[in-house]
Amino acid sequence: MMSEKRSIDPTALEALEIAEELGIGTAFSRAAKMKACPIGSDGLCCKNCSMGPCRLVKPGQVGVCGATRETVVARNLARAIAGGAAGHSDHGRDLCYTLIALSEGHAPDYKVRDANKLVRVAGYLGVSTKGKSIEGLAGDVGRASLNEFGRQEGTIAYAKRAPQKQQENWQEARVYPRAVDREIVEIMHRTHIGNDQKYDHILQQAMRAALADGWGGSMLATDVSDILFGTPAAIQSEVGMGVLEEDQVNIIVHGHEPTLSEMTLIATMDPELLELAKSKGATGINLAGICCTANELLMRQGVPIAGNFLNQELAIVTGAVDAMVVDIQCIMQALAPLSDKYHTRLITTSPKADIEGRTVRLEFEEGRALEIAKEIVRHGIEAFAERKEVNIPQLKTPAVAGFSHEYIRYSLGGAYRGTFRAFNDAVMAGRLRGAAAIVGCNNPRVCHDEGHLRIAKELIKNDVLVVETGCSAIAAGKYGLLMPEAMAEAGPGLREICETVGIPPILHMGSCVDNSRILTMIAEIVAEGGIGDDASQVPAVGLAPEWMSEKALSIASYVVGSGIPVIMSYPNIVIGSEVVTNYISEGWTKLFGAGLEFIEEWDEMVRRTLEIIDARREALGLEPYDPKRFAKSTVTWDEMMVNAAPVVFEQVVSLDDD
Ligand code: XCC
Ligand code: SF4
Repeated sequence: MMSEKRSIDPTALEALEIAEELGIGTAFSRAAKMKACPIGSDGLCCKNCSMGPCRLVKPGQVGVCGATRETVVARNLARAIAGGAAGHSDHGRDLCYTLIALSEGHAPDYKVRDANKLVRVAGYLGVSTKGKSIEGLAGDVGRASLNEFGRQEGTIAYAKRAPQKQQENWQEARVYPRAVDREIVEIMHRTHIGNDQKYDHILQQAMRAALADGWGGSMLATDVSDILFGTPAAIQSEVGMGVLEEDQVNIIVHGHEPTLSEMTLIATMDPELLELAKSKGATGINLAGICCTANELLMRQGVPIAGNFLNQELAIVTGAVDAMVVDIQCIMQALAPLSDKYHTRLITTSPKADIEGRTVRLEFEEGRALEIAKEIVRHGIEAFAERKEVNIPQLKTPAVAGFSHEYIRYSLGGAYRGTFRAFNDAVMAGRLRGAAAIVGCNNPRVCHDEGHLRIAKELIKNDVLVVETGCSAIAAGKYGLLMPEAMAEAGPGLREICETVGIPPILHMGSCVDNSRILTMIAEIVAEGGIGDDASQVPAVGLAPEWMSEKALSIASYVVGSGIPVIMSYPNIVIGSEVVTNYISEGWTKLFGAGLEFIEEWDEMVRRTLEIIDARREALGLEPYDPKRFAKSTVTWDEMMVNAAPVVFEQVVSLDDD
């Protein structure tokens, strides 16, 4: 059930109250004032040419060109997937450029932080390592990665990392991804007026582009980020607006890219800048994040997170944000007029994203990254001196993040025998019922964070191991679910595993491009054997309870194409066509062994998730899930801390698994 409340985040509610007192609009108030367009939200508005826009509101109605509801709904979904796949992938491309610049000596502030991963990625891409320096190899890997975006022949090299059966499905359904850019361009071409008109044929290309995102652009973004900034390992930090410090210069990094924000972190530790901050009356410089830039920095450096998508305006309303640095994606345009009302410097940094208004423009250049980062910090310090009233909601929660698939494997099996065997065995024994990935955004049309929290809690209670990314993972962090203590809320079987291994029942796996880590994890679980010869047999489900971005649609599609069913919440953007609705659920299930469903009620999403998991267990011939079999644990938290493996490792933990 969705509630009428706007948010369950007390810090958001507190800041919202202040905003209202001051007459300041936010996404919450704007969403309340502006109803979603009922035609567009059903997927029934076509504006692909200027004979329209055509609104197909009556049954049987067609557009000026004759396009049917099926065609229009499918085309709109396909174009949204193109937008999402482009966002993730273009982010990946830029990281490849940074890797190349580093190798050529044009990016002196960057270095290869995970050489093991560089070598592994070279292997995936067929790049020889023989006799090469780290920099030389970085350049070759960077160029080979770039080639995956624009290759004119063949297929995406990384797609071979998928389980064999999934690859066969893709061949058969003719969706084996070729090049990232090509698939996105082909969607735009096919959906142009008077071109591809058969809904299933359009959606075939949509799936191919989504797979090119998941097993191409996003996976490369994740891998190259790990090469440049280190592969995440468990690390503790804090989440919530209370991470803002009243007596320090607060700099928020917001968006999706780690490239400049990693440098900004270094700049906040610069002795000269710290001195300057002190001269202005600050006791230090505090860096915190919002959205996926935050997730990137949390996963690798333990930088605290101020909030997720719907916290971005509210952070400024506290009056304590001296600089908000934005790069790409999920940055509300409303931030510019809002920060203008405060002392906050809104600093835009991406060559691809600028915002109208009184903003500071510091365009990122690889060759001057640290210099630009220092400039950013200087702006923050300057603004600190102009602060007026400050109202920081005093709530922050400890959280453990950093669960890359490498680290999960390591924590399950140790440094030398890291495997997913323990996970598979637990599912086979019924100690774990299955796994779920909860991902995606916030959407002011549903209660902020409620879906993420409610579904996560219900699933762990039912012995489903949960992994999370994006704004969903941030939500989990706010409410304490990323701490091992949260195992108290888990079912008996899951709790036992958390106790033994010393992990929380919900694992933060990273940013939105890091959903590719989930794909890799699934592939490794399949390779381990015992719970399915392919991903479409593994008792696992993906969920996006509060989604809003086009990227969420691309993610959902590639996860489905990879054999894992996905349930998305409100809004159902294919509801305008029953034929398309059935096709992406049942039709895709025939092709890929998994379907995409839209279910509005959160409790119903949980019920359906468990139903799918149980059906998959049954098909595997596993015993029905019975929580009573493992209800023995009486270990207290203190005993556990003495006995269990340590949870938090130093950043330097070796992930050497080659
Ligand atoms: Fe954006 Fe990644 Fe969505 Fe959050 S979860 S609102 S896309 S920041 Ni990707
Ligand atoms: Fe209308 Fe067809 Fe043009 Fe779409 S493509 S706007 S349905 S005429």
